[in-house]
Amino acid sequence: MTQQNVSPDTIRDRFSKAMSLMYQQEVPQYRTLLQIVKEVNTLYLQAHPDTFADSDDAEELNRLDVERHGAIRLGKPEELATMRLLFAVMGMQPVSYYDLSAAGVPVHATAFRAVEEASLQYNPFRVFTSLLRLELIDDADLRQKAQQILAQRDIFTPRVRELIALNQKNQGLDETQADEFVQEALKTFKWHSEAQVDVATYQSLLAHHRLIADVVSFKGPHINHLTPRTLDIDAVQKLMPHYQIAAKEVIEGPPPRQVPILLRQTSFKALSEKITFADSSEGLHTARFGEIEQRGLALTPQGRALYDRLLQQASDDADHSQEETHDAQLARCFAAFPDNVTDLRQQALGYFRYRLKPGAVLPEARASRAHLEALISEGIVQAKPIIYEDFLPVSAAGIFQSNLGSERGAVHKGNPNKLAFESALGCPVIDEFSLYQRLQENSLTEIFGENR
Ligand code: OOG
Ligand code: NI
Repeated sequence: MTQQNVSPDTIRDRFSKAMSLMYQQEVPQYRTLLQIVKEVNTLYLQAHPDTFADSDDAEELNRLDVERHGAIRLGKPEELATMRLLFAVMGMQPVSYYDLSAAGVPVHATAFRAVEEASLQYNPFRVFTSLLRLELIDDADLRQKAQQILAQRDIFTPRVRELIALNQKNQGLDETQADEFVQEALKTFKWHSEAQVDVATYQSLLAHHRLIADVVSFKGPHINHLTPRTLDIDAVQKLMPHYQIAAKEVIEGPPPRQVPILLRQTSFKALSEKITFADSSEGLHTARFGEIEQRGLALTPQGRALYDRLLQQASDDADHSQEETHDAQLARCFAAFPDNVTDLRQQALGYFRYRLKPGAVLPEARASRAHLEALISEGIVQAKPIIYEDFLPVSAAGIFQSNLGSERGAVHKGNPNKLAFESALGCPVIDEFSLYQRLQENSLTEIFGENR
């Protein structure tokens, strides 16, 4: 008898839970962070009982409890190609291209994540996956050495490669294979305290950029952080020191607002962990950390352009004046960003999910999109922000730098190469805006049918 295939959503859910357990054991501060986030979310929901009050919000509340994102850094193109197939087993696809070279970090990246609404609702686990760009390093000897070391490693177990092939052949995995896949795939993300290089090599990589040492010195791309989602990031940031957790100085992303937009993130500083080099000497390596995030409205291209402009303005102001605090600068610049749902929607700055108010009936004479505004103002149609599922390159760079130091000199800046990334990946990345646009469209079609 042949067993039925397990759905990719189920495999992703199992994998993200197994990963969280592994990371809690590897990095105990992450476990503490999870507790703080749980506590803060509970308090927030007590104070704001309307947050998930509607019946279909129950799923969203449920979703809050499952893990959100992790990050890995890969060393060579073939690793990225196989990683794409590995994530595909769990229904995760590459969305968006992120160029970190602009901030002096020699990587480019994508986020593997679910793209369908039901899958995101089930478990939105995503992995920010970056690929080292040795071509941005100007020391030719070091570049060659790093390449040689990376050429010798295989970050995937033979069995996970077989299971990936089986998944492609049979368009899925059965129950036994799925469980084995979770265990085998996890091995790629595990921490190795034995470096694959000697101490002298490690030091020369480190001297160039801490990131290069982190990617090249080890047998695999250890998961370097996991990030739960909180409903009140300012509260978690304030609580961290009470639990002896050293928080990053500033929260990345937009300032606090009535209607949260995009993504705000902060992290705790990376741990110094004992490692053994190939020549048996011992040392400390600093790479793994914990992070939290608060997510809000997904912005349209216009909204995003406004966000980028205001963020740039705040950063320029910071370069020119030391008098104002970071928070004050951000708040002043972002005063220009509308902060109520009606303006955000009417100015098409964000994406919304529309639905008939539960129990309401659509008047037949007004069953077209032309009547949308009136229907909303009468409360017959409701508009809810679509939550941002992706990442922000400037924030990501801030997170990288907070944990790796901000050695910037040795890297060629501002040099995106999406085509090279996609050629390593083996397919184009999905445009994030098209996904949000589709969600919004689908919700309108559900109300009005094809009537425009
Ligand atoms: C990834 C940093 C980016 C985020 O949340 O923006 C990131 C890394 O440090 O490898 O995870
Ligand atoms: Ni992160």
